[in-house]
Formats: sequence, structure tokens, C-alpha cells
Amino acid sequence: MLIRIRKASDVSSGEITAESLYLRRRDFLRGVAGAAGALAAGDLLAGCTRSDDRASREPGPLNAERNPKYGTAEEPTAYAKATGYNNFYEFGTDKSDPAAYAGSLITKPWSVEITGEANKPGTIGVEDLIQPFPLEERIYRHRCVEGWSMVIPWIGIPLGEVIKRFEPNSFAKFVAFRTLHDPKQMPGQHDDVLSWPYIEGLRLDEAMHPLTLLAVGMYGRELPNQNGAPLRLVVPWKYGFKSIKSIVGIRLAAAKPDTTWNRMAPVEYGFYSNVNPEVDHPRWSQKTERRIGEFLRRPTLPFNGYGEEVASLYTGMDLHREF
Ligand SMILES: Nc1nc2c(c(=O)[nH]1)N[C@H]1C(S)=C(S)[C@@H](COP(=O)(O)O)O[C@H]1N2
Ligand SMILES: [Mo]
Repeated sequence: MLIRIRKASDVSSGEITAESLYLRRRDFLRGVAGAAGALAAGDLLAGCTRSDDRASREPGPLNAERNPKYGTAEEPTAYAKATGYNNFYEFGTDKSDPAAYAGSLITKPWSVEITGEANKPGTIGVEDLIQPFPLEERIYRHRCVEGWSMVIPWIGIPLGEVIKRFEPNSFAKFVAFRTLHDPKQMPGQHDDVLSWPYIEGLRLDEAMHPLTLLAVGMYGRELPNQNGAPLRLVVPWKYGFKSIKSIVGIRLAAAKPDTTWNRMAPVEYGFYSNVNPEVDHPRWSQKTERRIGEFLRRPTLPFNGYGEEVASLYTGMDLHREF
């Protein structure tokens, strides 16, 4: 996705020449058109060793202005962890599977179909979908229902701004999301560990909340495939599984949509799935978490620490029952 390429003045000319020429030659030899020449961004990629071979598979650079209003001052998790310890069952269920196998996903070109209760539905390429909006960098806490967490500098745009373009009508109360379903590109879909395609949903007001991000990058680069390239949701006050990856469909809905994990185990995974240390998973406590890269567990915060921003969305609801 050629969105915003780092300005030439941001890197030394030596880097540009050596690496982009090398990549262009490789792309040419492979017959791949339009791939961005990846520039070194070593300062952002702490903990990541680079070799020519590895660099050629790294996602291209992406510039975005940091938005300090939304986000944490905490130190981001090492890039190698954030891109090497993943849940993306379309590529296998081990944490190392997505990094090993997501190379088979073709993310360019990529289009997204917007359907349902909207005045202006349609199918649009991902570049055009996000082109009108300035990319923002936001450092968010990211907590999996399994009890680990990370701090990730995402790059994206507020989902709400995107949804407005399609003009939801007065029947729209929810937003449903769908991941690509193509077992040829996503070999994990040959197994029925989950029902495919992976689907998720939000209430419309959750989707329109300014914290809710449609991400196209992380750590100053485009999204690696294992993190949900080219387009994923990031809902930082909910458990990680709500943040659906590699989105091909967005549907505005009048009725509450089905979600993959709720369908699989309704007693364990509710529609809301807000991070809540007071509501344990039936098989384990949710009171603490292990921040990847740290040794001791730390307490889990209500709404993952974003309560000031989002608690008002749930006034009057019993969050033990509507979990
Ligand atoms: N399509 C799809 N989206 C998905 C998943 C998945 O298996 N398939 N796993 C979810 C889970 S359980 C988590 S914790 C996050 C992990 O995101 P990360 O690998 O970028 O940290 O992605 C979520 N989105
Ligand atoms: Mo998760």
C-alpha cells in the first residue's frame, strides 16, 4: 500500500540508494509491481536484527503524526515480539505460526466492501478508503483475553470518520466486520478450529468512538501480514479478539451481529468483551496480565485503562451480565 512514503530528507541518501535499489531489482526479478522500497527505520525497530533477506520481507515505511491525545506514554513492546507472538488463526494456532506462514497472504491490491444500512454503500480499494484522512500514530495498550498484553504504536485513522463517508441510515445500530476467507492464501482455514470467515461486531456508538482505530500500520511501517495487513480494527478497551484482522467487509446492521468467538463459546466470550478485571473468564482469572517482555504480572485495569474515555458508553448496563 503506497500511502505516504517517508520523505527523502528523513533518511540518509546512502540508505535510500542501497536499499531501495536493491529491493526494486528484486521486485522486478519477481515480477511484482508497485511494491514500496522499504527504507531503514532502525530507530523504530529496536530489537530487530536486519539482514538483506529479512529487510526485503519487511513492510514498507509509513509516516504518521503522533496523536498524543489518545494513547499511553508507556514504552512500546519490542517490534520482534509484536510481530512474532500473534493470534491469527487463519495461519495456525501457535503464537509463532502467523509470522511463519502469513507470507502467503496477498495484500495488494485489496478492497473492502461496505454494505447494509447506509445511503452510500460500495466497494473501495484500501488506499482510497483511507486517502482522505491524515494518518495518526497512537500508542495503545493491547490485551489478549489469554492474559498477556503489549504496548503498540499503531498507525491508522479513526474508524468513525471512515464510517461517516458511507452515511449510515437511521436503522444502523451495529457494525459487523469480516476477514478474508480464502484457504489458498490462509491455510489455517482448512481446519475448522473456528468457523470461517472470522467475523466481529461493535455497537455503532463503539465504532464511532474516537479511540476506535482502523489500523494500516505499526512501528512506522505498514502492517506486517501477521498483524492483519492491510487493514485491521483496533479497539483498545476490549480484549484483543475484537480487533479483527485483514478486513474485507464492513456491514452496517440494524440487529446485533454474530461474532466468531461468541458463536464458538458463548459462555466464555460475550459480544462486548470489554477488558474487565471484575469478570473472570470461566476458566481463568482476568485480574492480572503479563506485559510481554516483563517478568512480573501486573493488575489489569477496567476497560484496559481507557475507562475515562469509554465507561460512559455503558452507563446503566450490568457488565457482569453483558460481558
Ligand atoms: N481474522 C482474525 N483476526 C484476529 C484474530 C484471528 O485469529 N483472526 N485473533 C484475534 C486475537 S485473539 C488477538 S489477541 C489479536 C492479536 O493481534 P496481534 O497479533 O496484532 O497482537 O488479533 C485478533 N484478531
Ligand atoms: Mo486474543
